[in-house]
Amino acid sequence: MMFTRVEHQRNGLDLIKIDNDEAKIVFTNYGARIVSWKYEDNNIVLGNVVEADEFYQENPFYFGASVGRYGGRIADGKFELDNQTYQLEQNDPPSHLHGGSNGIDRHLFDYEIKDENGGYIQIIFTTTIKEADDHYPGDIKLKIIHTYDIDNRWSIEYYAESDQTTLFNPTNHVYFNLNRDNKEVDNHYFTSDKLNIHLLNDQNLPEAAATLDLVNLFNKNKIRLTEMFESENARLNEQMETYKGLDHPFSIGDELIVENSQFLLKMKTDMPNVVVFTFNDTSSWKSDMNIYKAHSGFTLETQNLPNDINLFGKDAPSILQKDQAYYSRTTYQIIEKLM
Ligand code: G6D
Repeated sequence: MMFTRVEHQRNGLDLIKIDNDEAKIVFTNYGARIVSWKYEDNNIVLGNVVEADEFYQENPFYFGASVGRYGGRIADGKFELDNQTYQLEQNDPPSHLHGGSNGIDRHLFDYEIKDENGGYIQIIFTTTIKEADDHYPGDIKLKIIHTYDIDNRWSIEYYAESDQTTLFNPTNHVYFNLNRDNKEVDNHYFTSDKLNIHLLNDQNLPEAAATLDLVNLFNKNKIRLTEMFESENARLNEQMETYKGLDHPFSIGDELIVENSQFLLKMKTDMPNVVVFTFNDTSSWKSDMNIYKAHSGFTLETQNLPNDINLFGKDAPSILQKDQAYYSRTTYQIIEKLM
């Protein structure tokens, strides 16, 4: 059986709480984000339910947030589209990051709740991304549907249409930690038929063809994070030393499984890449609410390759044509291992 209830906090922030027999999951209209996901009382995502209205206004790490209109960095905040050059906010100098300071992570979305009588519950979030706010071309009408079902699968669907040809590369910035004691995630294993890591340059930007096939390098398709962090392969080691962990796009197989000794997290997506960030430096947020250590979570930001517009030009997959209907779907399912 599944049921929902809504808690109104300050600043127009609402918490939408969904319960089924094993799990409790909480979303908020502020950034159409996930706030909490408890499975058999074990919270598997980073977030703050109690002080949400204060915590998320200040949190600079995009906890659980929908991110856009463009997830990831754009080099120098600049791109060319249809023979016009655009200069965006360089909010992560010299790059533009995650749609800028007026990105959808900061939007108060409208929402409605659809309860499908026990099978699944949907929260349908809507907002408009305005050219006047982020200086990309065109206004985008955006719908994000978060669905939670009786099989403990969380699905995210994006529907969008723009009144001008523009860029659109949304993602969700949830941080997972499957450890009951919330210890660092270095003990988690990543499994997929393909695990090609895109190497980053000194501005945290992927270079198109520079990838490393980790399944081939480690001669297996199930790799512990510590094996990546401590690899003696010169190219991988240089990346881990520079970034103190992962902050990298991956090309993966049909499914990615992340697991520890108690849980399996199964992720599927129709997007070509997933950025894995292991929360490598948490020191930039000077707040009593920042209780987080490095590697206390990992993201699975499904998206097109960051900076694709400057890598592929008119062939960039994040180009959304005027009036073209955009759709993408990502699912995360939690499964408890039988001990
Ligand atoms: C840092 O480089 C990382 C990003 O990938 C991440 O999304 C952000 O922190 C929260 O800028």
